[in-house]
Amino acid sequence: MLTLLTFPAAFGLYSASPFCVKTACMLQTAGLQWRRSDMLDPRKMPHRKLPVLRTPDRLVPDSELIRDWLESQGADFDAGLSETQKSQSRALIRLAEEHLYFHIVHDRWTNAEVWPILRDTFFVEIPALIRRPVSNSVRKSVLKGLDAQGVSRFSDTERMDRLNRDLEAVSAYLRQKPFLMGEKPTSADMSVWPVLDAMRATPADTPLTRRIKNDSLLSGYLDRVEQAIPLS
Ligand SMILES: N[C@@H](CCC(=O)N[C@@H](CS)C(=O)NCC(=O)O)C(=O)O
Repeated sequence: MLTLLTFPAAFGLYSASPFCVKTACMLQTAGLQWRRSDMLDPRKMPHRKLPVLRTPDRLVPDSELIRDWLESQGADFDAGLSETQKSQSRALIRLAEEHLYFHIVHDRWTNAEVWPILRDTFFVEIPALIRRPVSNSVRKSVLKGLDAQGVSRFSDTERMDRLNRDLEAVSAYLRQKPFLMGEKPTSADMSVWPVLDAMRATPADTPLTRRIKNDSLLSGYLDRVEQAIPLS
């Protein structure tokens, strides 16, 4: 039996981490026997991050390496796609995971309204007495990471403009078809959907949550993938 080591469910999502949701989607689609095991502290994991897949032989870290492992077992998430579609899919995955994702991190960790909810969700295992200092120190390092990545250096307007350009690019794929590459979900949906769904689910009314909720094309798409890949 395969075990997905994942961050727990939060904000109505299968997991607070879009990478964990992506991996659950891949496991579900691959049709293998698997179960979830929740953890909040990934420091002992190979990359000190989640998701990680426990296979009979080893721990496989990183959603992309997990994809490779699943494909080595016979999974094909892009069956029937042309080489061009596979290249477009690769670009969409990077767009979601290496750019859109950081807008979620920014929205979650910098917003004063979201922070108390985040603190009591992500740090629930930390005894109440030391929860504030521990969580404040982690928050400081996340904010440092956002500064290094660069997303927090833009003004709100500039950041939204960058986000909108990417969302327009994603939307262009969805005007004529239900999923990014056609009639059924493929690997691109398994990366883009969890990121946009997490953007919509941030537990406060923010410009990002509004941007997705008020966009009927994108909202309809998110609901469609959720129905197409049911995660229990
Ligand atoms: N490239 C990794 C990214 C995974 C990732 O960034 N996971 C985050 C949660 S969304 C994490 O574990 N963060 C904990 C940390 O950095 O301490 C993948 O595709 O799995």
